[in-house]
Amino acid sequence: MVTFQDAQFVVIIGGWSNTISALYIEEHIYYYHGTLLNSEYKPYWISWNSYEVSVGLGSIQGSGVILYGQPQCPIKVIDATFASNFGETLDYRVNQAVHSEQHDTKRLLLNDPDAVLNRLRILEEKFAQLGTPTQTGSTYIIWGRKQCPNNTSELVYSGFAGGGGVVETGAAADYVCLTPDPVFNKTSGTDHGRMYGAEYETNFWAKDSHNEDVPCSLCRSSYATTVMIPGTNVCNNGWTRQYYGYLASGHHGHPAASAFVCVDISPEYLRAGSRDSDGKLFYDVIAKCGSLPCPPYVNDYPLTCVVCSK
Ligand SMILES: [Ca+2]
Ligand SMILES: [Ca+2]
Repeated sequence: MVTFQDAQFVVIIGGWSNTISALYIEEHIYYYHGTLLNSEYKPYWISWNSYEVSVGLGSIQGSGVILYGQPQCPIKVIDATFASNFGETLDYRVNQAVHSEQHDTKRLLLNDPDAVLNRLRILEEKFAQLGTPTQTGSTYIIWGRKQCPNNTSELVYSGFAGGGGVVETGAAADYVCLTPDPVFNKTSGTDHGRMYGAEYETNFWAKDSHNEDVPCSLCRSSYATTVMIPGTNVCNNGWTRQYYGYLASGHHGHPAASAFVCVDISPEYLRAGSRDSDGKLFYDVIAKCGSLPCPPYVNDYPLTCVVCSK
């Protein structure tokens, strides 16, 4: 079957089990009754102008006409498509080049310079619509640092770690990295939800880290994927380590729920934050054997952590 773009006309050779061939133009159908296809390649020609379409047997245009039709509207051929229907395999040659179409696939035959230009124009329009290509990337928060790791990511902002109060039973569980540049609209609220700052609540993190306030930074990596892996400080082959350190969470005895985050191995403090104010707290996390397999884990060892990108 030969169809022309926008279905201005369609030629079917050897349709209806090789008994009928047809030319469709607009709502008209012109038939040729007889067997046309066999196991050999046979030449056909198709000829058209604005007001008529002819299809013939053989290599000489104008002779051996089997189908002829006249459209009501002037036709303009932009391109041509070869296709098979009903899952049949169609083998054909164009200028002695052998092609094969299977399972209703279609092949564009660019036989007209206008067709190439038209396709190019469509592509250019589509590219223009796409705009700037989307860049891949991913973000992560580095806990305990005021900047992002050198050479592996860019700083989005450096801010303050925060969260719900650890002694409040309905506190939000997660740690958040608050912007250093808050913007407020209203000047009063209902005091149900609360946001506190955060402290390292032990000297586990560093000498005299207890009660120091915790910085954090939002970093953007050019890698598409970034993950935090608890329990190790190395990345798999092919992954880039952003930072590593020790796993942190809230205190198991506190009423508030918490979450696990990865604190950098070299934690920094917010300026003038050594006063004991509590709020959201960072504690080290130790392994507890049982349902946690030991080995490889070791009871009461603090868990490391790593953030890796790929
Ligand atoms: Ca403090
Ligand atoms: Ca404290």
